[in-house]
Amino acid sequence: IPTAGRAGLPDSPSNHRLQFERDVLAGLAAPQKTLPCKYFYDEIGSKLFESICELEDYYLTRVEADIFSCALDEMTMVLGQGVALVEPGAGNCEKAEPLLVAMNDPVAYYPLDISPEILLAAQQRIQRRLPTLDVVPVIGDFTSTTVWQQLPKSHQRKVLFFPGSTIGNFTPEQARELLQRFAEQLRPGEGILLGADLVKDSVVLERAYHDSAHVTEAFNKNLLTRINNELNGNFNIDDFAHRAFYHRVRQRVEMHLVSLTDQKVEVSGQQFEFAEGETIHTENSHKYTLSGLRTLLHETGFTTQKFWTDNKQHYAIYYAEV
Ligand code: AVI
Repeated sequence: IPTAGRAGLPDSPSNHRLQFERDVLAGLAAPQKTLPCKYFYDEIGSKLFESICELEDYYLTRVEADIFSCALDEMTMVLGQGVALVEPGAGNCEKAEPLLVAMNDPVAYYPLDISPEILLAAQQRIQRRLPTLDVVPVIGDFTSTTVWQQLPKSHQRKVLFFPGSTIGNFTPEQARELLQRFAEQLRPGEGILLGADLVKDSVVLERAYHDSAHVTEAFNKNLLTRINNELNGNFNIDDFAHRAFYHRVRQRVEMHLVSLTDQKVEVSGQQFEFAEGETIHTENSHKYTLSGLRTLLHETGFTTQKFWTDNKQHYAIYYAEV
């Protein structure tokens, strides 16, 4: 997901492949091998992520949904009437749907995502349920500047909807840049509804990213399968292990793929050497404290209006305005 700050190539399938190749080759050539987590989400990866969201161990989705359903009345009151909801990285739009249904006469919904198929299916579903709502899919990468230019210029009052703790997949610096960019899209009085996972016991965190059903392992390893299929790679998937751990100082869960042997791998005609135990860092999932979130919002031009959390304080949803 994190690409904020990079100019990138214009959106087109062949440029997506080029960018993928470029990112993978650069990532595997780095001293700490790394692969950008946004590449998890091909068709299989997106399905695996949906399965992760249903796991008992992956509490984030469940707790966030519980907070939404408990606080829905209060939230819709704070959001106000006649809002245009804009959702960066909307995917199947399943989180926005109950919110839109509960909201007070929303005028429009703009889901932003790189996958047109998923967006169009969601558009039809939501349009059937809310026939008077203007549902306008916007295709593109929300971390690029170009996608925001496709949003219709209007006098509608915008609220950005950024749930799912996606903000956690950005480093704190990238998160600041992204929220600043979000703030630039808003006029005074417009806001953001932001969901974020909170710092907690490391056992709970590590179980969420190393689930007993091994779905997260399949999700992590699918990145190698994707490279094999799309970039002519020859990773032997069984020669890598899934590792996820909480880094207390960095306040994040890191996911890695650990090479189980000394080995050589080829991708797009280039060879990469792995020592036994060497890792590819595939994802960061940053966890926030309530005060850390408030500071992040404040530093990027937002003023917190209200926040909601669960009774264990595992997760928080903030509403903040510029
Ligand atoms: C999308 N994102 C917020 C998820 C997370 O928790 O960081 C992705 C994920 N990675 C492993 N499990 C889920």
